[in-house]
Amino acid sequence: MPSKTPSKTLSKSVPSAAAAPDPYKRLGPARLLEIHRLMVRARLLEERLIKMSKGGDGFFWIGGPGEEAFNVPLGLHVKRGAGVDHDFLHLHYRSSAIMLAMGAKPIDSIRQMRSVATDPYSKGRNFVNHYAIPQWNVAPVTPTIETQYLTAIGTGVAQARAKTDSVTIVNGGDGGSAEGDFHSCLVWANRPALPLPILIVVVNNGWAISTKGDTQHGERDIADWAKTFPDMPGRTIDGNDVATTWAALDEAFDYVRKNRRPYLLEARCSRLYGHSSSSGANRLPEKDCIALFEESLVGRGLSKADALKKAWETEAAAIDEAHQKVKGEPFPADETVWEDVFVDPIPPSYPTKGRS
Ligand SMILES: Cc1ncc(C[n+]2csc(CCOP(=O)(O)OP(=O)(O)O)c2C)c(N)n1
Ligand SMILES: [Mg+2]
Repeated sequence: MPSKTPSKTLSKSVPSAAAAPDPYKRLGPARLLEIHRLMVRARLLEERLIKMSKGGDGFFWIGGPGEEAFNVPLGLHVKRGAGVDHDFLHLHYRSSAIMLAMGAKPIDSIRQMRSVATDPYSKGRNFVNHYAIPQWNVAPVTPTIETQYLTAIGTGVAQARAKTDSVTIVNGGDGGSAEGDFHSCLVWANRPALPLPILIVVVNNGWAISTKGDTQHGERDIADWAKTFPDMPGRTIDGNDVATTWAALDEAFDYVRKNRRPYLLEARCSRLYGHSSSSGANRLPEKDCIALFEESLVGRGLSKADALKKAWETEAAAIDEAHQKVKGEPFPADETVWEDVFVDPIPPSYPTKGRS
């Protein structure tokens, strides 16, 4: 049986982290520097992937520069592993910083960008930032937007039935939230017969390719959809501020883990290099969450500018080295083209009789 419906006032009564005294100091220097290092790693990786796409060392780029202040804290909140007792992730193509915070290696994204056979996510066959990691419950990222909100229902049902504190996490964009898949997820997650432990995330960057969000959305905030379901908290946050995102994710994960019910979280983030390589992937004058974070750290005396600069240098050298290594790796052999396309052998459970 689902647990008793908790009060929805929870999210509204929690003050925003930015308003609390010294939210950065509360996180502590070790955690702050870990977050900073991962944000820098994610940004430099994405910038390298963009450079590769422009230099003919890969075919197409899409990714998440500008979302690091939300995605790194999200990745650090995940209970990573395989099976129903660990968190499941149904992500979209801007989730590199989540993956790096969970422990993924930049070299593997570089491999997928160059479409080499050593790419562990798709053996060189899918777009970059299209992860699939069964050992970590990371469901395959799809180029079709929003379908992940449907697959999330499946793992949500499995986790609602199991005795576990693990949760399902699904993210996608503001544009995709206009599609039916997003609304199916809200409906299924809120069924009184079996509420689902899903953290439903929308990253609102204000754009769907070249269509501006405010020309399409009649609702004020996307999180306002939570008002349709009186028992589901909904919250919109500044996704560019690390202290705000950390506190909001603490609250949301805690709520879903304990209550086994959904939570809708909308994070407003920047889209620093436009939609994809198809729109040029040039730097845009939007808020830069890493620059803002560094100002906060140095301004509060939590780090020195030199130490932060060193993190950029160390991470850049590691990415250079990884890229050089990948340049020596083979492309998929022609004869492997049908591998992993069809299930082989067909599992015994598959009905073969009575069909042609
Ligand atoms: C089902 C489907 N419809 C349309 C597209 C084309 N398309 C690719 S990305 C995109 C915009 C998505 O915008 P949003 O959901 O806000 O995500 P963002 O790219 O801004 O992170 C669209 C319409 C697609 N890939 N799949
Ligand atoms: Mg968008």
